[in-house]
Amino acid sequence: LEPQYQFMARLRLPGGVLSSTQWLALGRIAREYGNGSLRITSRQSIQFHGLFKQDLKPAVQALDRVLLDTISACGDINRNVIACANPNRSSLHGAVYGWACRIAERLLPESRAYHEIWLDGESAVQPEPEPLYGPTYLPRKFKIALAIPPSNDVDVFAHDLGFIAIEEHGRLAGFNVTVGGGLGRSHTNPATYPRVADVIGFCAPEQVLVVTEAVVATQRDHGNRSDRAQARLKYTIDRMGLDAFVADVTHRCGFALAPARPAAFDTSSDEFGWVEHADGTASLTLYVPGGRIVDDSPEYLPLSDLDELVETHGGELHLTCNQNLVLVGVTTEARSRIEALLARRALELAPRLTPLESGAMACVALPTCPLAMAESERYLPQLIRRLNGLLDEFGLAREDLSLRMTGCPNGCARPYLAEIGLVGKAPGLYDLYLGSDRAGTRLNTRVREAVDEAALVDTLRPLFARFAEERAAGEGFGDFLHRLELIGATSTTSRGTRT
Ligand code: SRM
Ligand code: SF4
Repeated sequence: LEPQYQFMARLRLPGGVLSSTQWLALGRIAREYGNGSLRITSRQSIQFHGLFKQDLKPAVQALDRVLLDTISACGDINRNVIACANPNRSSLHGAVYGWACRIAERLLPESRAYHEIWLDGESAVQPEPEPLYGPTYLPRKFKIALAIPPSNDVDVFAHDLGFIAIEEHGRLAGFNVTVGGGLGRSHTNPATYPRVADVIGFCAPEQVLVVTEAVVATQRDHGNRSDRAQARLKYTIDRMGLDAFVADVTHRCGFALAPARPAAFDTSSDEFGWVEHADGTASLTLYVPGGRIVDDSPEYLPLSDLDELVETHGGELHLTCNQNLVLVGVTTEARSRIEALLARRALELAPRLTPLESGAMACVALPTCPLAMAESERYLPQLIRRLNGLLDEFGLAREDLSLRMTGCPNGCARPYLAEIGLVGKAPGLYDLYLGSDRAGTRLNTRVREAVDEAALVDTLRPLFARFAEERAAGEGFGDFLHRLELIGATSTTSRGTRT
């Protein structure tokens, strides 16, 4: 007898786009092979939990039947490429989504091992060459994001490589390029730190794939392969120096990047509810608590209700990097049926929630994450209720405020880019970080270590009180804390040109 191992599986889903047919198949796979839940991730993908070993292969084969796969969703390789949600919103969004797909395609491994192992494909008889990755792939995971200002819903500064779309005369002129973002750190290794990316220049659309390959190749050749804790691109850049890194990339590209163009972000949240589009269709962004969709918990969105909604819609679905779900391309006729269903099922639309709740994000953590030191996804609803009450005391209940929580310092819900970030240290205890901005362009600062909920509330109460009294018009909580120097200087690396 061998232990009853169970696994997590994650989709590769560039830009987070799914058809209704694919969505319904995911629900069936979760019920038949997993623990009955779907989890929208902070990288616009879906995770299945609780897959027993013997169910992995049939689950992957069922995914393949609806043209989905898990290739490179984990491992020391390029991960799921994320892009500003809702490609249908404008032609610019569509163009940027197209580049996300092309980058994802270009960075797929050549190996057919996935097909051989999971899909009973032909056995590889010769070693398979990997022209870009080589025999040992990358030193560490590699992440790419494409943003469309003023929305920073992808948190572009958190990724190894980023592209910020620049629009001119209604068209995609090109992208500002960012390098060296990454959030993981360790409580016990002071040489690890979160880092926001540097903007290194501008490239035309037709240069995107060349720049991507050059940055990946520089990391492949210069990344630290002897210490995994120092292997991400952010450490390679800090070790080489940004100028030397850019020189290496330029040499590989065969051209220099142009100077970065002006671009500014104002939010990293999703826009909830209905949005009408120029083509006469509409999209509906639904709030998904904790990104989790499951039938048997009052805290989460019921999968069966969502399936009914998706069947009524029949069109495309887009996942967001804030773990929410968008119904896209909804016709006027489908809209009235969807609205009736929403009313009947009382599915949550964000306007009924507080902004704190609809903008909050938690990582998975316990019970499935082996690295978790504290609760996150399961604890977030309770904490939000407490903080909503606290904000209400100061008339701040409708305040747009970003809250993100993780069960360990790896940063999977990007807590270091939230106005209030909580990072698990031990059961019930969190480090408290304050002071990023609403657009996620600045790292926050650790202000308390290992606090419980009571100490957290005690720390926040006087700050909320002063914020309510002394804020400037339109000023966000994080910016306010900075202006009044109520928190220390940013304790973690925050370099580079901000756009
Ligand atoms: Fe993550 C590892 C969940 C986004 C930084 N992450 C893990 C693992 C696989 C734990 C493990 O290695 O055994 C977690 C699985 C938990 C579970 O039970 O499902 C896990 N990470 C997640 C997800 C599901 C969080 C969520 O609640 O949505 C996200 C899946 C994204 C996806 O679809 O691909 C997720 N992880 C992130 C992000 C955010 C991002 O990519 O935008 C980060 C911070 C950004 C970064 O990479 O710097 C992140 N995860 C990590 C790290 C630390 C990496 C580092 O450089 O130190 C680890 C641990 C590791 O790699 O050693 C990790
Ligand atoms: Fe697990 Fe830590 Fe990532 Fe949360 S932040 S999912 S606890 S690895």
